[in-house]
Amino acid sequence: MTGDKENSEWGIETLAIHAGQEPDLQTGAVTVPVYQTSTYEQDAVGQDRGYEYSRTGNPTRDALEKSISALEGGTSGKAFASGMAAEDTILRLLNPGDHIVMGNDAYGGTFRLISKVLTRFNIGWSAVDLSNPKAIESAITDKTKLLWTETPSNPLLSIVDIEMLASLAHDHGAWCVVDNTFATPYLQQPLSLGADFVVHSTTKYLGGHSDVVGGFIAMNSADLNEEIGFLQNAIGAVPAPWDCYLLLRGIKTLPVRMDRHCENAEKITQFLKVHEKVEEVLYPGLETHPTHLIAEKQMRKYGGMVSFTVKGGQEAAQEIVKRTKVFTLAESLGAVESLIEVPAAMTHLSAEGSPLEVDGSLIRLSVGIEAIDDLLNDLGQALKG
Ligand code: P1T
Repeated sequence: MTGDKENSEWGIETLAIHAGQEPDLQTGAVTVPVYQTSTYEQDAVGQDRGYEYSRTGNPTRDALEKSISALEGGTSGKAFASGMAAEDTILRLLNPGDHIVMGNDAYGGTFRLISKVLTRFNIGWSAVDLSNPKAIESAITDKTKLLWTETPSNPLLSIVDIEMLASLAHDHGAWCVVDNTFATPYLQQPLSLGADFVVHSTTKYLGGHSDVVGGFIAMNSADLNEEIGFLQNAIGAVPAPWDCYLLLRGIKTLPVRMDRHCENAEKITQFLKVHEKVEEVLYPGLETHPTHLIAEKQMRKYGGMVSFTVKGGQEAAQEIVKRTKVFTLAESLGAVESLIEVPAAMTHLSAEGSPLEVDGSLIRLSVGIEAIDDLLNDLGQALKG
């Protein structure tokens, strides 16, 4: 295989292994080398060999940018030092006076950035139920520049119809941003449904091993890519070469990991659904989920995240998460090991008192790829007390 092999016809499992990850042209190294360098020799002033400084460009980062863009079906993409850095970079396309419409269910850090940082620059926001087109229409003003969604959302796993949201955005001259962290490009490709930007916390399923923090923006437009590339270099929140390498390594197994995450999550929802201590299970794969049909339309499978409320409120939830042994009590998600947390007191604490406040009795599971019986037994003993 050589550098520019035509790959537009490949399946996503092949792209995950080969897109951007061709053998090194100079040495034949099968794995993308870690170019751990900050700068590059120039042959004469202004005559470089494609790279001049690693904030501006680095070959390991280039490989990662090609890889994730190809998985998302995009024409280009840019990598960042964290999911929040990627989000911040998109938000810097806005000007004072502009306005954002976001979901009333989103990662607490996204809400914190929009409601506590962007407002300092006179950028307004409204948080609405994005499954309701009328609510979206009434929140849109002539200043609205972005419609921002996570689908499935964090932590309620609500599903937003991406085609509907993108077409509403475009009708009003706004961009549609989809945070695809929970679904990953293996389960859902928002650009093909009309989104302008796909944003990722690559810390999660793309990395897949809880050993790297990163972010990504994928796009289908050369103009937007140029603007985001300009901001990436101007702001400088870029990932280190080693982190790019770890992500490239993780991405190779994304499809097989996702299949097992989904399979385990589906079995866990069946177990929780009939458990006497459980009030409600939130999982887009359940037919009783209010937006199950939209998930069926736009997703391949339903993902590895499961949320549920328990009888006994916040106190009961906090006791249960202390008792698990295979599920680790921790923030974050999307890696091979199973994690458990209470969003109201952990990942979504910053949304307290806001329209995004989360019920204290809600427990969120990031279902890993361990043996399903061990996961079920662990949850069983933790719920029993
Ligand atoms: O943590 P960072 O890589 O900066 O990504 C932020 C982020 C963006 N979008 C979504 C949907 C996310 O879930 C996150 C990070 N979330 C957690 C750390 C969490 O435990 O929910």
